[in-house]
Amino acid sequence: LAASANQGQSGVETTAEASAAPTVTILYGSQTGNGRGVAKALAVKAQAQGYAVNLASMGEYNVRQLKQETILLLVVSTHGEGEAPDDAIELHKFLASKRAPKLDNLHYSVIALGDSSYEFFCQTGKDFDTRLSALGATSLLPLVECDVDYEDISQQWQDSVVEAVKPYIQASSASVVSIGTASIAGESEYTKQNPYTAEVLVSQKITGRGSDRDVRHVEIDLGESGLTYQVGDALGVWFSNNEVLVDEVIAALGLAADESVSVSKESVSLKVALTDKKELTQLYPGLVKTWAELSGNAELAEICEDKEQTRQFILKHQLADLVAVYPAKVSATQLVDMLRPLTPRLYSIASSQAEVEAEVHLTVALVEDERQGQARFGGASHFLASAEEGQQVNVYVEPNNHFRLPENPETPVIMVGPGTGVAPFRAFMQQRAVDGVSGDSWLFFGNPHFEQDFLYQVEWQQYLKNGDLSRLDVAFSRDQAHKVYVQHRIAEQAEALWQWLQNGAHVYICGDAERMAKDVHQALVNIAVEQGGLSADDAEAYFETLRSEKRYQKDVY
Ligand code: 2AM
Repeated sequence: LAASANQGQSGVETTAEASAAPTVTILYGSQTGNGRGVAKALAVKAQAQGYAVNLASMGEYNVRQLKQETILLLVVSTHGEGEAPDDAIELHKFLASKRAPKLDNLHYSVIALGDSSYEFFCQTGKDFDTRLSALGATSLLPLVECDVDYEDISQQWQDSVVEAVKPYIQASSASVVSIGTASIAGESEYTKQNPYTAEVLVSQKITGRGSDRDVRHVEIDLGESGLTYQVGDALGVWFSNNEVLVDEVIAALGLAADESVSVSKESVSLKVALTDKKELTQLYPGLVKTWAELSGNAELAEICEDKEQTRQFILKHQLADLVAVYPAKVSATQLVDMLRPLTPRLYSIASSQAEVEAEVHLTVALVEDERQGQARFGGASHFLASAEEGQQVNVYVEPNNHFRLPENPETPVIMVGPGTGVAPFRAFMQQRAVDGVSGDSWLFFGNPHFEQDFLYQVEWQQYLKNGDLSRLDVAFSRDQAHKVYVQHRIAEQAEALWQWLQNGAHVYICGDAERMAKDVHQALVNIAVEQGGLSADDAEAYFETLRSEKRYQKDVY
């Protein structure tokens, strides 16, 4: 691919003049793929203008190249407490460090993606904007901050920024094809906006009777789609909201299901809008606020005053709860306009095509709760859990280059995956077993109870028996009086684990980001302190180095 960068599209060598046209470098830092999608769409628009485009993940970008850039367009999201996505960490740090160069010749624009229910909304994007400006770069447009419904604003930004760079490019007819261009064209025709309609083959409960959790093993047939994925990738799943839920909301508001409403300039019935077009199972701060006003409820209004309280409220409620507990009068149009568009959910893929070919497997925890005597479910997980054989489901593959098996099959791998976090490790093991990989592998798994919640137990035992899996340590948190978690098992194995790290092992963590991944990280740092004799700071730096060497990878949510 790199070779094509030196040739025009016709295969004719570009002249010195043509290749002197400045390249528009578009970098994205994105955990869920939204940022990547925006960056790709921008790259396509910029190319359509004849610009030379270099599109890359921030994680793949060589920071030393920054000095040479003249036009830099950044798309970056923010996670949790204002954290940068994995692939953005290095560039983010570099720009804040003393090593960062003067960037007087650079023109840039940043679009920040975020979630306004978090305190540090769009923080990473803000940081990039501030740092680039402080380093002497000239901003082409004011920083654009987008909330969860980013699609319209991001399209406006793409159009504006393509215009804004124009004066700085002598639009040259011999456009220089860059490495990034090839990767835009080379991807699957099925995308988030244009998913493949697949069929569910199996949706089977794999937690036992009496378990506190309802976890499903879901198999989906990719048929003749030609869709391919690598182990570590995620599957984007579009879903319909449950009919019972839709009917409940419509009835509780005294509306008519067949009333016509407009969604993205299309006229549909209220029932269709709430089933297939709008987010019903996830609230957002603006909606709670609007509802507080509509219902005139003082308690709700007070919650809205505080970001953290609002965030907690949103985690435990959905629209149907608002409707039931804080009665308000709204018209069908008002309702549809205040709801966000339905968005697909990403699931870490639990299979390898080396093993399952045109299938894709998922491990799905049914999100369920009971409120005011009503069962409440998560949108996508309920859709998948209730799917009968043959149920159609719209899917696409979301690549995740930050969760990849080592290139060298001899390299040992340590996999930490409690709960449904075990999904990608099933994929890893399938891949390694088919490849006949000889490197050591070690799985840490945890869940509440051995009896009911040992996901894929038979498969792990088979892998152990075959020697495909070298070690398995399990933490069943509720099988004894005190909690036992994966990080406790990790701590117990400090010596062996440190030895594995010394032997070059890669460490993978998948699952809960809020607590588990942090606690596991701490347990690993402690091992580096105790076994490696490092100071706490040096132990952090050690894992930071592993991370930058792609030996410490996380897929957490
Ligand atoms: P618990 O629900 O019994 O507290 C998968 O969800 C498993 O992860 C469960 O056994 C759960 O235990 C456990 N878990 C909960 N909090 C955790 C944490 N901070 N670190 C690791 N595992 C955790």
